[in-house]
Amino acid sequence: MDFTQRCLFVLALVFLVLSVDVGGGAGGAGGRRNSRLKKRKGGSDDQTSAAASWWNQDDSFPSGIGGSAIPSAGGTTGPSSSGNSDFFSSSHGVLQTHPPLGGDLPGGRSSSFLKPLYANTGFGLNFNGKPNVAGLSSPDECARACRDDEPPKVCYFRFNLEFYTTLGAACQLCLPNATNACQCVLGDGFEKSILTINRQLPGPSIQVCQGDRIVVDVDNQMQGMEVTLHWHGLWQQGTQYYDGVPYVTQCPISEGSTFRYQFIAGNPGTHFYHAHTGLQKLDGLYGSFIVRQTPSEEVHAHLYDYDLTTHVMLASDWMHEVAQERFPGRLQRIPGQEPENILINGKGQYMDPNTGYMTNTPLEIFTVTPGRRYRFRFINSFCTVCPAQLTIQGHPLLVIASDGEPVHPVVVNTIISFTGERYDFVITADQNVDAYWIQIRGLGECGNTRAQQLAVLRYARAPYEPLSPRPTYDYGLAQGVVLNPLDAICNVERPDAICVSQLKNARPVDEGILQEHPDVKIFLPFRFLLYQPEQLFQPHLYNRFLVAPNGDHVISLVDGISFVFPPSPPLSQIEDIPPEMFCNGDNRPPDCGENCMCTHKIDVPLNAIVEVVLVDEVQQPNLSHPFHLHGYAFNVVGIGRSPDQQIKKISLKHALDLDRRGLLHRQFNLPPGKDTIAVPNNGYVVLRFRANNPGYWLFHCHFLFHTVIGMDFLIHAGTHADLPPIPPNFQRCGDHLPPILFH
Ligand SMILES: [Cu+2]
Repeated sequence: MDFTQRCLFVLALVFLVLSVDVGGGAGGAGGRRNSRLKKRKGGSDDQTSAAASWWNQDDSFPSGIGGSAIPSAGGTTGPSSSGNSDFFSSSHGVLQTHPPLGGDLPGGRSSSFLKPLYANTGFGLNFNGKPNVAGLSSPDECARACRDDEPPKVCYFRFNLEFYTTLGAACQLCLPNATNACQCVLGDGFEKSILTINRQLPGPSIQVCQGDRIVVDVDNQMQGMEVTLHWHGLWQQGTQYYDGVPYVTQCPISEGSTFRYQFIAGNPGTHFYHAHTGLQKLDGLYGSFIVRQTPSEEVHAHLYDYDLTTHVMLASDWMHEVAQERFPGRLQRIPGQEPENILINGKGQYMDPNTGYMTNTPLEIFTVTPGRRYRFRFINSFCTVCPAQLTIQGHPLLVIASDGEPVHPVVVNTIISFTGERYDFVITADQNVDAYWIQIRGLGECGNTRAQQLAVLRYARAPYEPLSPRPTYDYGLAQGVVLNPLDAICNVERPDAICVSQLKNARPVDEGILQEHPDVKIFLPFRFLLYQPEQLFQPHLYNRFLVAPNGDHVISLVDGISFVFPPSPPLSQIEDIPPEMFCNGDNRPPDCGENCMCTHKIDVPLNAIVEVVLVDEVQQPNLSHPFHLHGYAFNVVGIGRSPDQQIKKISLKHALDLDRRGLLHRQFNLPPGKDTIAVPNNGYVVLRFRANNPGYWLFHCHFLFHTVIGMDFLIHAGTHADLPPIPPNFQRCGDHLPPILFH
């Protein structure tokens, strides 16, 4: 077959010029209205709209939230009420990774002048954004249709990490065309401090073919901050040192220095990357990482016509202050860790719950051509505990993969996902030529703030915004059949839902996984330890804690242990770590107490079949913890709750008892592969993997605020003899504790 790479660049320009009122008022009442932008049209002051700035009255503001009086928006109209395209700046770099059915690109465009938009700034070493070293390929050269007859590329990325601000001065310079190219980050129209990679939100999209070599130079220019980047979903076989976990696989990148990550994009699929240090991910350090296959290798290639670079849908939760403001957490003003908003590909609008005003920043728009089938790649890059519920108006979702692992296709209408999960689905553009709403609702705790975001599925030549009413949090799109229901009733077929454990792997499963008895079986209960304030605040005592939304002061325990990082990475500096730092459920340090803090490490032999049973002893309603394993995809063998109606709360003891009685749900018919799985509240997950990737791999709850209070442990597969050599001139770190001199 003759595969053609074609690119389509569609830029819908709008006429929107801003001037910033840098005068007083910032941080005024409640800090909510600190975005003091005035809007001008056609270059002249429009005084009637000055008060609204990026705010716009929301017609669909539900009554009963934030007071009954909805103030006037000062005469402004925006996309929500005008229905026209004046306020939208959309940009679509379209890469076709499958051959067209014949003829030219949709819309009759020739491809010669077209190029992807997202890839034209900040990556390279010269002003054209091209690497100036022979043999390196630029990001847009790598984001290509993958072909059987083409050798792999060496894809070079340069990431500049720094403090930045939404709605900053760059936005004054470059509007009306606020794009990544001009360094203007709009976010949801709320001015705030953020962290950025190349002044983009999300960070640059890495899109490559399986087998490409990835080189990312991470230049840390964040004052007073260290950082690492983790490539979530990539197994790093042979390149364990570049998994990006601080004090496990590397020393953090110190301020002012550059760290070169270098690895092969070995396993295909929809992945992403994010900071793995502290709380930085929540402030903006994340981006998509797509590894495509050739059509002959991609098992579901026949199910879609297009797999476009622009049809990546990255959802993130968004706070209106920096994440550290919420850690360990406050008791009075905005307690807990609920996000104010959700972003879709870094874009969105925000409704102030106190005033009912809505920002009129652009929504993300995904463009399709009637009659064609499109692969979408959805990434849940949330940080908080809210599950995300994704629904697209009038379009069923044909789910074909999760966490990069293909599954037998299933049709659903809604996907519920947790932080760290990815879902690939196919949409057929078989409805009327029109625009349709895409809604992402934050569930669980996000119900308190009613955090949601919209995007638009737009048929070519249709309006930029649907004419139908905006779905709101309380009057949303119909759910239909749900993938991944929160109630975890997974052992029976049901018309309204499909559980992750009911998905079928589309690849053959390792025979060893399917044998009845694994080589190693590990039961891991996890819970919170609740401190009484009198226990916590004692002279000379400095135990870490998180203030939960209800005011409780807690830490996380897995098998009775709260994880702490060692001072040096065991992978490269095992000799520098005091052996007594390591522990596990069977080897607890003496007198460790109920808040036992040590480096939780579970050793498994290389190539062993490992079964892990995660048991939720947190048992907080509406809270399911998603666990992510680095270095592997595991097979999800079972998900469930106790079949015993008398048992109100599951525990390790009860789970062991169920297992003895053969009542832990396991099914061996093509168990799906995943690397992130939510353990249903008051339930359990059974997963298995073959420990064929030697190294130290973090296994942790992917809720950011749970990770930093110890809901983590290490799987140590194999021995140091199984590891590849430490890369030359690898950084070193650790304690400096020389003997004390007494004279
Ligand atoms: Cu958790």
